[in-house]
Amino acid sequence: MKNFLSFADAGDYQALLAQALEIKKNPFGYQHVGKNKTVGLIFFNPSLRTRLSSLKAAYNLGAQAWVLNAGADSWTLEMADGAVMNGTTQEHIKDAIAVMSQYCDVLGVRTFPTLKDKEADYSEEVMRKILQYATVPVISLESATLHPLQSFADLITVAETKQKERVKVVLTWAPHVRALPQCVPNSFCDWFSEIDWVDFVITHPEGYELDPKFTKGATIEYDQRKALAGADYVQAKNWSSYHDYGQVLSTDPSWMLTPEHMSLTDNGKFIHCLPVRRNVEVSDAVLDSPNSLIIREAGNRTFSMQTVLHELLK
Ligand code: SN0
Repeated sequence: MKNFLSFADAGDYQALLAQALEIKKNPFGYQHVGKNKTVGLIFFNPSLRTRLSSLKAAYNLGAQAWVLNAGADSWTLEMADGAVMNGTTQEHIKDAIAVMSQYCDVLGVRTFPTLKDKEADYSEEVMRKILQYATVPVISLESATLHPLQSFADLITVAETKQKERVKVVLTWAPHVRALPQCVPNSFCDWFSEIDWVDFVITHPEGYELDPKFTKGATIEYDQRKALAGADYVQAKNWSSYHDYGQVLSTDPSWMLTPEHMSLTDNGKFIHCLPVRRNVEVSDAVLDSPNSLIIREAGNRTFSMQTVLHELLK
């Protein structure tokens, strides 16, 4: 592994998953790997789980870690190549990333999409610049189009709780009050459509089709109730439209996941990356039910990050 930006960087996912389950069993057993190493974390956007689980993962591994909230804590960064910096930006990303590489052995970066400029977002303009200027391995802490540490944590969660050889996993769109990125669903598709013991189904209202680059091989069922039938795992998530880029096309409350929806599943377990808008995306009764794995799933963020750090630092 050179960087960790998408499912492709996981390489042999079965081996990486097995490593994660080993690390979870013995979280402090790999401190020789992190000794005298420093993990740098840069956030261009808010974070709760990613920030804290990344610090915890570094500490478990015996490494040190620092966090920079770009924009808030540092100089205002210029992104454009060749810019004449006589305006409000104070430091070029080129210099900032090269300098930060001096202070760490691996660099985690969170960038979000603009949801306005599809071309810039889907070409991962900001992440590509960071890769160009970093001299240490880079981990995506959520980019413009993907959130691989979340999907890896979801995979760990499903793998360690599944009670059947093959499982049906459903990704369902859910309503929200804002336009959200497609990162989490794109990434979930990127990972789960490749897992050979998963039957993967996506359901959403028409117009919410994701980039086919990520949904290849998955079944798309527009009837949410049909999709949920017999599911072993249900992941609910809102996203804005990919085709009508960044737009909210529906707020239909009938898509909010309730116990009535879950009754169509095969005693299905519920997962969500969090944060969740309670009683908008998903009802309290689903989130707080014994079949809800949301807290375990958030806990597994430590182990997805620790496994990736272990791979990059070993
Ligand atoms: C982010 C998203 O990509 O959907 C982060 C998920 C890990 N979620 C939000 O931005 C939710 C913000 C809100 O207003 O509820």
